[in-house]
Amino acid sequence: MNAQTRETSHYGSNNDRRIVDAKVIVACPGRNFVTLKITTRSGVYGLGDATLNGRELAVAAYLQEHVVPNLIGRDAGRIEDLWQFLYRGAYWRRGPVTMSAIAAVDVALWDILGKMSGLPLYQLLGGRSREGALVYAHAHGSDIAEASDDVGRHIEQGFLAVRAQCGVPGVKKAYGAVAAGKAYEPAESELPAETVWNTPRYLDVVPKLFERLRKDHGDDVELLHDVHHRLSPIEAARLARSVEPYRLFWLEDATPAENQKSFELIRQHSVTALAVGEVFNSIWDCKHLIENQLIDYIRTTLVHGGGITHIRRLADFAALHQVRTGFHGATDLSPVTMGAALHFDTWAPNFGIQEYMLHVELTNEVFPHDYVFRDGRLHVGDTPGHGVDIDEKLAAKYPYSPKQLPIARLEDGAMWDW
Ligand code: GCO
Ligand code: MG
Repeated sequence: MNAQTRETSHYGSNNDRRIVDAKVIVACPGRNFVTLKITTRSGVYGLGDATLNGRELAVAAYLQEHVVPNLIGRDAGRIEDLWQFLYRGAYWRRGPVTMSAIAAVDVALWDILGKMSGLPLYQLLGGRSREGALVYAHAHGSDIAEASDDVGRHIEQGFLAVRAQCGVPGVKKAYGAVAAGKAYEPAESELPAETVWNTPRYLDVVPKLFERLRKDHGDDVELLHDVHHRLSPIEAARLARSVEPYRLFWLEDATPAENQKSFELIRQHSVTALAVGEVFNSIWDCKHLIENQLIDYIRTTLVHGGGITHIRRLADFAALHQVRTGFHGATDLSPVTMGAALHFDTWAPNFGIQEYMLHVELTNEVFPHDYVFRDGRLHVGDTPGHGVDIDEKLAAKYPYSPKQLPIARLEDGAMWDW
């Protein structure tokens, strides 16, 4: 018996909150998802997402082998203490695997707290700051005309913000630039497909794409673009400057950000708003970027950044520097993350926008949820907790299926960022 279980056993009411089970559920209803289900003695359970695309089983094993044995018997109400225990107690800090595992526990515990108190998660965080969360959809096409048509389709569907990607002439296949109507993220093969990248051609086509989009769709729609880490800092600066006339809502992942100072160069040359951080997992990955106001939006979301407990800290720090949130919301994050993120978005005073890449129907069936899209925004319901459940029986029909996104090389064969 450790100190905590001894102590909690003195509190009768905490007995109901004692964790009696923690189950790691791995399933592939359209995409691979890792879900943690924590159950308390009272029978109330909470769900957390632990999906790390392409490395799913590493997090599942981390949870199963190293986290779950530590959860049994603990008080599910000690959310902060459990976070600190899992972070500090592991000795090895940060990293996507560790932080995704911690996030799953943390989000599940907030879900339990909501269910036990009868309150939706946004209320626990401090209540509504807004009625709905502005979202952006994904539009793409194999060329500029096709991408523009796809942007038009999304505007007709009611989206107020659209991210646009298009094929690069001479580049046969590039991640993110598929024909309109096809899945944006082709996680098709067990081992990653290899594509060939060409930066000069890309730098040439992007300003033309946005010039056309403004011509076709006017100035009201918010337009975004994801560079997907493919440029050097000076190339990123050039691109950011060249799209200035088209007033992007943001330019995302313009250059890799392990070296946070790289963004100083982009800032020196351009007033295009910048977003970064979907691959970050800690406040320490963006501390320099934020305190020097080198970015406008931080994309690190709950599942990869240690859950609500850590991302709340990050968002508050960002608010001090007028940096807003713009959470990652691709289809390889489960609806559990989407639901929890939307509650966060509903509360966060410095919310900016939420990525919304629609899950396929099967994913939605396995993860029933109460958030709905209306008038360009996603609205959370008032179900206690984060409002997302799992149909375990249905999930069991779709076992894990290893799938990778494509990677990129340059024309001379050298490995590149994708
Ligand atoms: C985005 C992305 C994603 C990622 C994917 C990686 O902006 O939504 O860049 O599509 O590539 O989530 O697993
Ligand atoms: Mg991205």
